[in-house]
Amino acid sequence: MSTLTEAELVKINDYWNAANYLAAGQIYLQENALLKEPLKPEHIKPRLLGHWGTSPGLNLVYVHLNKLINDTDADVLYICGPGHGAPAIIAHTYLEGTYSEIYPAVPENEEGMRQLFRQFSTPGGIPSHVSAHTPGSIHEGGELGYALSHAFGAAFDNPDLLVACVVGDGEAETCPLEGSWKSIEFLNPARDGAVLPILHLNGYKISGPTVLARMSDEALRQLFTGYGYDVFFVEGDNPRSVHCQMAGVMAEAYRRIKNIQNNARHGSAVSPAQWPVIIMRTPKGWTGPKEWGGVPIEGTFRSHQVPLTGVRENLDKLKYVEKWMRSYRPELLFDDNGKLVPELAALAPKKDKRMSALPYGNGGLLLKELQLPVLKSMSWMYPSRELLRPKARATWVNICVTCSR
Ligand SMILES: Cc1ncc(C[n+]2csc(CCOP(=O)(O)OP(=O)(O)O)c2C)c(N)n1
Repeated sequence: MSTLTEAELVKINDYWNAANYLAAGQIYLQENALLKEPLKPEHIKPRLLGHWGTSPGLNLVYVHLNKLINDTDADVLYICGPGHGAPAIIAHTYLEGTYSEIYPAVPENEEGMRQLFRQFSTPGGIPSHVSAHTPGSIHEGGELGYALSHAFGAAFDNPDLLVACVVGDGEAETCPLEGSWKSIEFLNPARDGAVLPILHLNGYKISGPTVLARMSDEALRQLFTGYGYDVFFVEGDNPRSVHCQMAGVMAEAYRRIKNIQNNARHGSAVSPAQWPVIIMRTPKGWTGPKEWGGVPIEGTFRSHQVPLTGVRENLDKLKYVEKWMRSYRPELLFDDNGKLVPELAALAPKKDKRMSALPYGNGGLLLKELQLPVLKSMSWMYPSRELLRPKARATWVNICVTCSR
């Protein structure tokens, strides 16, 4: 059910490459951001830290949400359960220009990209996880478990908001996350916004296999149908195929969400609604280093954090990292000054529609005074004095006087 033309497919894939390049750059590079010269050991950070494994999947979802926003003008908030994949989310906030608007010390040029890379997970720089510093983020993600409950919390009472929430298959094994699938029961399509969970089955939680990734599609469909979801799968390791599937599935999921909401808001609600969930099976560390020393890295737990370590000390590894990063073809994605080329920049939504600039993701912009009734007028709150013994009555009066000051 592809909804992509060949030209769209090529551009979406290039934009994804740009985000993947920036994610890898944040983990590895401190100099030579655009790879204008061959990599040298001193271009590599002395202490490698960051999570590559989840990043290509997070980037893929982000790129396709961008397309959905452009096609539908929806307000979409991105909640990133695997918040350890900050290199991906930060890459997008930078590609769409928000990062440089908020942090002028990190401009959209070669020096800005160098700065973006150097500051990541560095003392005096920025955290390795999505944080309060990350534009458009209301969810830190470092402590796994709360992505979906935060997503539902954001959607309640915000009827025009779509919250896209990536849940890692590792996070899905935590108790809070397992419990929060059921929040769908509390979503009122007439009054609330929508949550679109995207369960990312990349197979591993750090070094261990995950339960959900080992289940068959049919078993997953039954499980999530039981919870109240309408299940869509996106699967594979061929980027062309996965882009086409994701574009089609996102469009269809959005169409069904709008149907549920329109029916509920115009009087013909089907109760209970089955809300879409996307289950995405893609390799961990997709497009990263394939293997080293005969041991596979892509698609395994070895790509969870830094897929190849000891790069400064080993020239062969250094060459391998260079080959990997050049595979994204940065010279075609960024101009000579390091700015994303205009054909790709056009793919990002504009102004407040950018997920990194969405007012819903910035409490300060939508803050409202809390409307509280005057306590003295709430006579129903006061217990009958006769019912209270003298000591309790004195305490109660004290509380009331203190509260009404
Ligand atoms: C509550 C909690 N337990 C353990 C960790 C350590 N931890 C960090 S990442 C990770 C694996 C997460 O797996 P998944 O959610 O599937 O993300 P991905 O594989 O995409 O990185 C774990 C267990 C944590 N961050 N929070």
